[in-house]
Amino acid sequence: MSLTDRAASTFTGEHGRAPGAVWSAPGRVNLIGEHTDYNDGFVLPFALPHRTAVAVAPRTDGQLSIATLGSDGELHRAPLLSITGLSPGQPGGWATYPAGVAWALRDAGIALPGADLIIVGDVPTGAGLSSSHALECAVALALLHTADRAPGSEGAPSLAEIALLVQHAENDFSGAPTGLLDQTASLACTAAHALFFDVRSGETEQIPFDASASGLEVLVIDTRVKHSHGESGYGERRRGCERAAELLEIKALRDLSVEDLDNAFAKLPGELRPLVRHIVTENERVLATVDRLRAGAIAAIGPLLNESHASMRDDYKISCPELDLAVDSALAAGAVGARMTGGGFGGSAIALVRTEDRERVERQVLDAFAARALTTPRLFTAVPAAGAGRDR
Ligand code: GAF
Repeated sequence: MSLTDRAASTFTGEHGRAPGAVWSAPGRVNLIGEHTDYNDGFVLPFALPHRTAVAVAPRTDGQLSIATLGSDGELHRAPLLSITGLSPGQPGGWATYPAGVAWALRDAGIALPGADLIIVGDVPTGAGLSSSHALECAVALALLHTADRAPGSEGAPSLAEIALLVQHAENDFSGAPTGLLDQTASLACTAAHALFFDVRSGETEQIPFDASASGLEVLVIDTRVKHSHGESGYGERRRGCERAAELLEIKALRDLSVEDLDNAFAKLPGELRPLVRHIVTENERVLATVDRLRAGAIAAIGPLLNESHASMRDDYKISCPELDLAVDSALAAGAVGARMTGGGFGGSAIALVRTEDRERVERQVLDAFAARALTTPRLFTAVPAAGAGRDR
């Protein structure tokens, strides 16, 4: 049964009536452009086929009833929440994410009548594949639906505005100081394309990305090392970048190019220099990747992926032994390029591999983890899928 059907039938079982709609939103991998989003820079994600679906019907009492179908097949119910009574950090656990979205919409003056929500998803959690944003974006669309403000209706916020609302929820309710990459990817990606997003200007461009037409595949290697942006060094990196921009008297690190680095370094304390070098070189790598993809030269992005990983490992220091092992073992087995993807400190790597090499790469990655007695990673090929939308 599809996610949509599971969400709808679970809703009917729980509430004794059919949902008014089912909305869903995908997770993502970021092809390149890591930690550049909160530096006003460039990113290049694509949507995964893994999604979160939310079956929804409005209520009239201003309450939110939220339940999620766990991987154990059990329905986990959050306590009934009053939308006007929502405050940051509550109710804790998974329900903080949907509650935060309702709070952010309310904060933006969108009148919500209350809602019954049933959530069903298959985006791996804690894997750096943006499961929390898939959940938040799907909930945002479902709640907008209850307010007659969903995309397609009159007075609906734009996708960029919805992304900002979800970021507000994430930053100010859930307490994760994340940028705009994941929400924008989840909302605006399209099938068979990567999304080139200039965070400063807000401009997006769909870049055709059909790896299989070039005999290639993007292999996702989920190391199963769980990460969390709330507690990890994510906020510390972000503050370091903002401090560097302040000392350099620029709006954001986006304003620097590689040629500016020597001058910039002279004005910065030693510990901030590698952070700045990562952001500046990463932005250039995104632009070079987009150029190569526009020219249809997918295999030519391999070296850029490798440089990106080295920069995150050595300069930004957000990799971990398991991510390095995933990248190194994939490259040793013949991958064309590989890098960690997402916020880091665990989660997933991606490897661009020739289709005929995929099985060998998979086997050698699994062998490398087994030889070190590490948890077996989860591997799958990712094909760019559709962004968020109404399923029924
Ligand atoms: C996480 C964050 F949510 C994004 O905003 C982005 O900074 C990413 O890490 C790193 O590129 O996914």
